Amino acid sequence: MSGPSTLLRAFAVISLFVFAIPTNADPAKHTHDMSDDAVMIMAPWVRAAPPTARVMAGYVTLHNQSDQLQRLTRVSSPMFERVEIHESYLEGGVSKMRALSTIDIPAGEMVTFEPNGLHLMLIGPTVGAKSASHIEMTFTFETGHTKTLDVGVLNRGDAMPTMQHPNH
Ligand SMILES: [Cu+2]
Repeated sequence: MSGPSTLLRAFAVISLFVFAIPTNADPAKHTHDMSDDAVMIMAPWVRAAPPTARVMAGYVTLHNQSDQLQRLTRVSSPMFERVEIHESYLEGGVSKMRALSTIDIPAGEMVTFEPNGLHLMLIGPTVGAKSASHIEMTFTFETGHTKTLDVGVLNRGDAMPTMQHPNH
């Protein structure tokens, strides 16, 4: 990966994040319905995979900005057969992973997906998915609210998306 390309990708991820920030410019939209802005999706990225890979892994931080528990119930991508929520764990010194059906995000807290922990397993890539610079992903919450993002694909050595939080 050359320097400029890395920078471009980092910029793309940061831009995505910036555009994903709910705007509260219109006070009328900010009265009752916290569900729309309840969970901020931060610093998403997908690890680049070799052409033979049958799966790819994605990571994200979910920040519950509401005062109620929020639950991620589904993640999907048009570029993959399916996306599963996985958790890595060690058993007898062997790294294993299991699928979780949902992820709870306690009120006001963050849940971070990261290598060797929670991850999104992107299974069954369509043609082109593995050479794409961005992977479209839709996150669905128990409230029924969905958020769709174009998630940047990072190669080893690329800068990880930073956890900027302009509200703080
Ligand atoms: Cu997995």
